Amino acid sequence: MSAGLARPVPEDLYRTIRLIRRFEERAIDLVRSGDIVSGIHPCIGQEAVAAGIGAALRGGDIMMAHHRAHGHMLAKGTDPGRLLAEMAGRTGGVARGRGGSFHPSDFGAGVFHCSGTVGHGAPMAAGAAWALAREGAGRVAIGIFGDGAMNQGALLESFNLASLWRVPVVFVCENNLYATTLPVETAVAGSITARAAAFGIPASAHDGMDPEVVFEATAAAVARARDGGGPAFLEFGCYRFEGHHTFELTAGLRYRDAGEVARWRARDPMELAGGRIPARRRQQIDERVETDLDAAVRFALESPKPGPDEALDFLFSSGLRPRGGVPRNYAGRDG
Ligand SMILES: Cc1ncc(C[n+]2csc(CCOP(=O)(O)OP(=O)(O)O)c2C)c(N)n1
Ligand SMILES: [Mg+2]
Repeated sequence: MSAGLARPVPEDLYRTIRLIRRFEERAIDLVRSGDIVSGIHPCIGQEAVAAGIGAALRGGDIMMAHHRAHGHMLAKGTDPGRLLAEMAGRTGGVARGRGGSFHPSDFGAGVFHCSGTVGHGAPMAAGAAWALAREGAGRVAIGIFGDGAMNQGALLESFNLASLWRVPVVFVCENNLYATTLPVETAVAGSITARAAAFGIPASAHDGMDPEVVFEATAAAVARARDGGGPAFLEFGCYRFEGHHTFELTAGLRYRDAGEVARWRARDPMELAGGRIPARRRQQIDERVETDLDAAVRFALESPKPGPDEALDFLFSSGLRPRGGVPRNYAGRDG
């Protein structure tokens, strides 16, 4: 384990996993009720990766992630109510409802961006790490992406520059065996870790269903990056118990057989982490998570939706309006 970072107690890891699991289940309810219109990419089954990573980072570290990032954000410290509000397109959301489930950011929690563009977590994190190296305050960036991102050119280019410039970034590949419906073995030639190692980046693969394993590996990589040792690459083997996206609730796709899903469900990270703490404590945590999520759902649904005249607000860094005026079909207040 890294020096200077306290090992998380088992109940902290369990609490985070439980929060993420129930958050996602509540969010699926809100998809069903029509309050989250985009649908979501649930991370149910993959919570141990988020919990272990979150425990290995400090508040000032920067996270860039992907389309399946609610769990990572919660583990990094994002408020559940503000994240749900974001997903429901409400002004109380972490990005004022403009990012939604696919593209949220939460600067207060150090989550600079989650991108629905596959593979972009890596170059964004490398760029952030370059800035952090210049700042010299010992902060690190973490870039999280899926196995499907391993064939993106921009991701491999960012490995190259991160290694050459020894920037403090930890690349994390969540290998959940599928990119949408495409099995990883039909899409990625060679080994995933060997790709990062080819750029001189220390790379290793670990069990992503155990939050303690994830924590140990991430804490070591983060400590090394913090001390000027440069980038690291971690592959975490994991599995999503639900569909790629909530459209699968009705789409009835057949790309995984029931036996495979059942084998992975038998390794449920929530049961693993929950089994490491006393039953009574587990029950208290569960009750507290439920109370917190009741409040989170209330906050999200009571938060106002932006009006049509606010549709283009906050989208342009130069001010609030696009250069050259607003589109013709925009009936806003100062068009
Ligand atoms: C550049 C790009 N290509 C394709 C897509 C469509 N798409 C969205 S999610 C996804 C699969 C991503 O798989 P993976 O990276 O393994 O992440 P997972 O969904 O398994 O968490 C694809 C192909 C996209 N969003 N961006
Ligand atoms: Mg995948």
